[in-house]
Amino acid sequence: MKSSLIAAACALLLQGTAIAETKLRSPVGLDSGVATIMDQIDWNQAEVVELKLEDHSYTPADLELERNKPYIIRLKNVGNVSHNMVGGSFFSGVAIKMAQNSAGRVVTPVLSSVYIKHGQEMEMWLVPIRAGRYSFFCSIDDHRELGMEGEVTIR
Ligand SMILES: [Cu+2]
Repeated sequence: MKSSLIAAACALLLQGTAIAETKLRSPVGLDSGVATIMDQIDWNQAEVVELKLEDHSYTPADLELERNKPYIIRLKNVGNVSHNMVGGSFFSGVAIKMAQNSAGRVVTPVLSSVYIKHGQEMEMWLVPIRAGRYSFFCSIDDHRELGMEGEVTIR
């Protein structure tokens, strides 16, 4: 019973790719099939991916993630000013478990942006759910025009 549920969820999740398309979708965190997948994740197996926020770029600017695998994205602001990461489409491709830093954590199935002061860091615990190519950027002042944007490929 449980495995057929998972198979059905996976079949659903295999659909869909293009950035334009994914923008229109609801966040995956609210989907009950996704909840089933999230329940079975072993967070001890999570891969830590460091994403540096600089003035004014992300390093790396291209991330490759695998579907249905747990990741801890460690966002480190090593710049001299505050930055954020706004999911153009990125957050519609992943299921969020939580965001946390040394001050505490927020457990939430949905995020739309994370803001990090300079010198600070934050982790996003997530599972990529929908294959495709996704975008993110910094929405502060003219940072995006200066090149502060990135892409995520979910395979
Ligand atoms: Cu910025």
